[in-house]
Amino acid sequence: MTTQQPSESQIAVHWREEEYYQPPSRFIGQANASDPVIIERFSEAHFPECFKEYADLLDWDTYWHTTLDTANPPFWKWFVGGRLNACYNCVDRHLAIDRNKAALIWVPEPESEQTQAITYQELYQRVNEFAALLRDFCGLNVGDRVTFHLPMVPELPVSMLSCARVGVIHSEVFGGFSGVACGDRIADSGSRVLVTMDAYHRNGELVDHKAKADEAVEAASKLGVQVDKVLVWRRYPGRSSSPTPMVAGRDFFVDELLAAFHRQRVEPVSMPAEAPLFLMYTSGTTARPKGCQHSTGGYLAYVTGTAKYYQDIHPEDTYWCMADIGWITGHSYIVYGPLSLGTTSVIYEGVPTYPDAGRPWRIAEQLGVTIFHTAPTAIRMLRKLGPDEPHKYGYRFKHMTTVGEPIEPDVWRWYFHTVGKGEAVIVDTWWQTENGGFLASTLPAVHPMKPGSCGPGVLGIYPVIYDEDRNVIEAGSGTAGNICIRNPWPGIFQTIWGQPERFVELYYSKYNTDPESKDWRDWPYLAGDGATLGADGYFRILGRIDDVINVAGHRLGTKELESAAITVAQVAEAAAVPVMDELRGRAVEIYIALKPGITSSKEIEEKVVESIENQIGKIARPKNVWIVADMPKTRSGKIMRRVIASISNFADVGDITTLANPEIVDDIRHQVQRAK
Ligand code: 6R9
Repeated sequence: MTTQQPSESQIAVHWREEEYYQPPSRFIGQANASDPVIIERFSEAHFPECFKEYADLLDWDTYWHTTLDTANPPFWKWFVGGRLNACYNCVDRHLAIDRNKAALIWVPEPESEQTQAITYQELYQRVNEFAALLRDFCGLNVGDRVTFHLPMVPELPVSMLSCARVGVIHSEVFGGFSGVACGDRIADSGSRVLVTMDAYHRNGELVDHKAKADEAVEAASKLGVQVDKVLVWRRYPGRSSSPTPMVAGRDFFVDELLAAFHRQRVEPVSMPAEAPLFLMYTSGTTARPKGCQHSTGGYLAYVTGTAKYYQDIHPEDTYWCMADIGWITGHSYIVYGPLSLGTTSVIYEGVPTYPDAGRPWRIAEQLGVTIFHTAPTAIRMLRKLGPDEPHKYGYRFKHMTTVGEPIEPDVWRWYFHTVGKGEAVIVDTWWQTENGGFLASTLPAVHPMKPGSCGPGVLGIYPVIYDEDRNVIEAGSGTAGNICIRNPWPGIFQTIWGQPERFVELYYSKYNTDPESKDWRDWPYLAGDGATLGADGYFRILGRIDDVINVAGHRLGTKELESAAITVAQVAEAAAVPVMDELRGRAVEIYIALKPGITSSKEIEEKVVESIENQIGKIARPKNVWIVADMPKTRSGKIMRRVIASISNFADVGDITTLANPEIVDDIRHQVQRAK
């Protein structure tokens, strides 16, 4: 690749395999899309009207008049003139036929606790009551933002759907993020209400979560945003599981407040298709996270359509996506897509490997899961800790999804043969927080699977790989380039919350040749991943080309990591780089240079780790901290992360003649490679 930035793809593994697996015939027979003619219906000749097929899966209060409005590129508008309510589509509309069917099944971590099935009727009741509370107790109105810092409990989808019911924009921050990280996102979104939980179970521990709310409120206040109310769900209603005290007048236990809203009904607010449904923050190239703003109509249509055709969800399935709802995968493919299709969606508390690596398969057997969705990092972990566990359980999957990072063919084969018992089709779905739903994948009953490649663009998505000069990289050339999407689609985010210029700059400026053009063809969307395209039309994603490190499927910005490291008083400079990691795909290593006169010590390394954990969260914990004499730098003073990453990964450092201090490279290499 010819990018200037440090690049994960430079350290990507290149697989040799060219093998195909055919979808099992048992699967094809029952699939939602088994006739290849559907591909023609979504071909470029039918763009953008093809997406009407997805929008027609929803119930609209007012039908739209314009499928796609391109008057103000790249701020695309979908289904203009249409009105609908996302909560109505995910809950109310299923009551007539399916009121007694489980909408959600929640599996608590302690195996001694009862699994809870929440029927569509019960979900309806709970979202009405909480929506009434948000409106009447918190005084929230259409367009206000609310931040959630919730773990994997049914209260999270209940809170999301309640906001959607009254037109309030939710912004869930992954529960594992630190209080400070949550506070940054509260401030950025201007939320005056924080919804959290007292405690939750993880890895055998009852974690105090309320403490993080206090840190979050304080961090937001330093940034000028005052949180008026903190709503605290209790893991065990009626008694608190957190030692952290409640702040009088600010903090409220939700179960206590709800008593006043018992059996209240709230009419779903009819929202314009273009009204924002939620924000989902993701890491970028600066320390300020990006609040990806998703729409109501376009987003819901897109996740419903892709969940139906690519995950093959039928209302009678029991569907389990193991992701955390705090990530986009959970929003789209645990909550909105599956519930819009009226299926049963399983959520679980804890981790896949506690109390042992048989837990996912036990849950699958007990609940009769038919569709299973997880990430390569979980698959690697489960294979390592329990390679034969799946055989011990009598579940039967028809379909499995993988998402979040490239999956090595070897890991794919274990997923197929051992987890799927050779009977389930696999889709490797490539997409991003910004995209709302899948961008590239095989259509499960139509295309053969190829381990390590995600597949062609999904229905209505026309990807292309460009080199740095906007030349199209041809299929089968074996050359890597920047994968882009040539066309708009309904699930694409509307903007970065509060930063429209950054939205245009980061995603649409690189390959736009005419900023005045109103033609969507002139505005390719830059995904930020390196990729190759096989002669068979299948894409293979190599990894990020920007300053983002993908750890266990989670995007961490190098700038965020470095900013956290340099808050340690002794640190002068920091560089975060990705290293190959057997289980998590990538891990983070931090290089630091100290201020003059300070000597290196274990204590400084520990402080750096601690600071990163406090400011971002435990998932960002570096694998190693290296204190080095100096950073390799360009003559203009830029730290050469690419060179450092090569050293960390025992790779060729490439051309270093343009460095201001080339001699430092050998010093660092000796120090680091000897220690590893
Ligand atoms: C959905 C999600 C997005 C980044 C993306 C890419 C990587 C996602 C992938 C994949 C290879 C796949 N990625 N799916 N790489 N194969 N099937 O993961 O969103 O958290 O925003 O991450 O993840 O690098 O750019 P998000």
